[in-house]
Amino acid sequence: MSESLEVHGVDLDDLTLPEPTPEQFRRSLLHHLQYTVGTDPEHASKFDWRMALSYTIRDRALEPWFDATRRTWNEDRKRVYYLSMEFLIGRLLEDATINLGLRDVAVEVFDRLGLDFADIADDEPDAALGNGGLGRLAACYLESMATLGCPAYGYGIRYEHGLFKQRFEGGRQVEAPEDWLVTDNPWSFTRPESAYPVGFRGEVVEQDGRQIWTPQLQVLAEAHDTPVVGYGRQWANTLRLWAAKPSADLFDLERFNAGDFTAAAEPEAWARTLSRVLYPNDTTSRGKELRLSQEYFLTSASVQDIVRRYLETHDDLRRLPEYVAIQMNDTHPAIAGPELIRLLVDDHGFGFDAAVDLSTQVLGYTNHTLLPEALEHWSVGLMRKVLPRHLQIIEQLDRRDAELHGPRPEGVGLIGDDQVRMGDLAFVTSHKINGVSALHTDLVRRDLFPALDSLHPDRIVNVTNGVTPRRWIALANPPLAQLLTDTLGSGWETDLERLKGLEDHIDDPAFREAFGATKRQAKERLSGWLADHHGIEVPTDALYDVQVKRLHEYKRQLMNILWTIAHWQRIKRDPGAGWVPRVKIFGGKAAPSYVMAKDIIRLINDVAAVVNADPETRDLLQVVYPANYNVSMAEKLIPAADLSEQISTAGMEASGTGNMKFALNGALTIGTLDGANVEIREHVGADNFFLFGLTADEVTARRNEPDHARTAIEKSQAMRDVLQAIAEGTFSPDEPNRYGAILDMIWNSDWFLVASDFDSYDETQQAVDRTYLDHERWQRMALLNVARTGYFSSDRSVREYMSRIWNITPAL
Ligand code: RUG
Repeated sequence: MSESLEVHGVDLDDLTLPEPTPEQFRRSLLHHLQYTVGTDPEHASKFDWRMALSYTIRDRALEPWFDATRRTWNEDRKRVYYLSMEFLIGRLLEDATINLGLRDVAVEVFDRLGLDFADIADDEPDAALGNGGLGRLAACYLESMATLGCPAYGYGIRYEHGLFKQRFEGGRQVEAPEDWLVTDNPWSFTRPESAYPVGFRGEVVEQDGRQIWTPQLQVLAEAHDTPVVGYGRQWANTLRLWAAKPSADLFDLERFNAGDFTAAAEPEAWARTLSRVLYPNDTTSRGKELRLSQEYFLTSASVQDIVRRYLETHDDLRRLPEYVAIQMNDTHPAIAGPELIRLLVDDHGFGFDAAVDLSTQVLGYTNHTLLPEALEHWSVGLMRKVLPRHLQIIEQLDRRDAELHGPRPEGVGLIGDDQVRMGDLAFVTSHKINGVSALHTDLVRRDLFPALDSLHPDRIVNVTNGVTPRRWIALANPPLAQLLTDTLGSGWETDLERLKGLEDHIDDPAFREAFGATKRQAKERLSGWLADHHGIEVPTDALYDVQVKRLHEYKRQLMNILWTIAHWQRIKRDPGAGWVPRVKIFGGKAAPSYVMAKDIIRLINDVAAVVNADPETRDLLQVVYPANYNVSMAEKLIPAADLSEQISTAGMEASGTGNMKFALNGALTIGTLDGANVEIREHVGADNFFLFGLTADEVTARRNEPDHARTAIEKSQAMRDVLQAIAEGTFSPDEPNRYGAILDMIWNSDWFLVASDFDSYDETQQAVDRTYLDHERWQRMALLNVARTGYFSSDRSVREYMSRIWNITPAL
């Protein structure tokens, strides 16, 4: 706590709220219901109660927020700035309630009012400001930074429409706009005083040896701040999201007065477009321009804000690295290097080399992918059109690098094939580049940046991803959280390695039984929710086998559904063979323009329709695909899972973070040696992990074998039976050729090696069944997964970032 402060004759301590008793909490809630929401208990809807509750909780978040901000200023602390195009924060109410230590009191007060806290909290829309693991990682890291007392800002875009809403029509994915901001957002504070101009296009002219950029278009980035409270409410940071607003000069009054109202409004509409949608379709050139403009919008506003904040209390920009660490989450904000260099050179009179050195000391870059299509490239023409001054800086950087390091091998450099390579740009403007799992970092070093790595051997480091146990255990799985507290005492929430203590209890049958009961409860909760919200009935005594993640060929949902067909065919051949009842659960969205991924979704739904209607197998196998997978659905699915499907083609999944959430909730993994699976397996022990498939090196070798898919299929009776059933239209009787493209791909190219890994996957799935029948063995394995995965807490990851990349000491 900071010492007492007086401002305008007000002692700030007088504003401090006391620890609420249930009665005070109730009063505060009813006060907000009446005076903020404007209704009374007699007429309040669920929405009204949720808003009143959010304001009540939010009040309590402000004190740690103000305190942390004051302390950071007073102690002149270094801050971390995490730049990310995605923050998949999901719902905030319950998370904040837990971190502020108010859940018990809130539940009690709602009980007394005859209302259900969980039901009210369930009314909150998900803030879907992200697509998958990358965005959710940013959210976990923000929460961990707040918990550890690392002064930080998350910078992102306040998209009006987050990731699209998915529904199925005839099994096909249909996208509808997401609209989380349609109702009031109680968590965010608008800061109109923090608005920055961001320019685009225009011309650069040289004057007295200086480059002067006059943008043709300018928008305003307006800040919207959300407090992010750490667990134990000792610290809070800010998530600052930028909304695009037209700057006054964009409105063409002359045209308007001449009666051309639509044309007058056009530039204004363009400005607002910048924060309208997450992931505009960028298959067209206009879509590409929009996406690049969005990235620059986020980056420029954030970098201007960072420099402005620094200069409020310092006057020597050369000392910036002592006070500022900027982390680029993937290449999306990689224009941060040129932007900071531009500000230093053009606005603050730095020489080019000094500006580059300074920027490099400040910036860090996290690489999340090796996939060529996800490694951003922008055409030189587009860059010249949208950001002409930045292109000059990139060209100058490229020349400087060539001069410093002599002739470069083919394919190395910031610009090649008329494209600006954003990965290389991020690398050369950062002092540290990190991969997100041990294997991925090795591959980044070996395959992605070998030349840059040999020039700068100290730059690449590994920081294996992590997930926050507050969200993924305390919030998502209260019965397990209670068992952990009963067994280990409190404190595991912030020291997850304490889970190791569970191993001392593993031989106690009563403890194992209690652990089994937590899984049963989670299954009951999930099956109730599936029935209520999706009209899907599932048994609670089956093995829950779950694959939830973005739909992508490398993640191999296809292999999973092909195996499901094989399994169904086997059950039909011998229904009395003592099968383990399974519920196969899928969840995830495909990018709207990704045709093959959408075909796979349709196949899963078609298979579900046939298998679930089959009276011979219905009690033994069910396929379930609830639409619109998002963070709050994950919070229900993951605790209920027995088996976690982490089956990507080895070498292609950078890390995975779902794999960690499942293991921490006692699911066993069936997986390849890919991403963080490798480390999870090392931690839990090979005996407690269902491993299958080719290794990353074997994958590379296999791809070079001609006809590898055909050869694998010809060797596998199971695979042939499955492909034949699909080809005969078993799952699409009205259109037997519906899956022609999938079949053609599998037989003739199979880049993702579904055929090559199928038999190994099949054998391992059969081992899963045998193990599940041995109840005690399964329980022990599941318990060891929980006990040994404390390493995968995002607190550990953030500590590593603090010491190895940001060079920052936390305030707590
Ligand atoms: O696909 C990766 C995941 O393997 C990883 O766990 C996650 C967080 O590091 O990032 C995902 N990712 C990568 N999301 N987008 C990209 C490429 O831009």
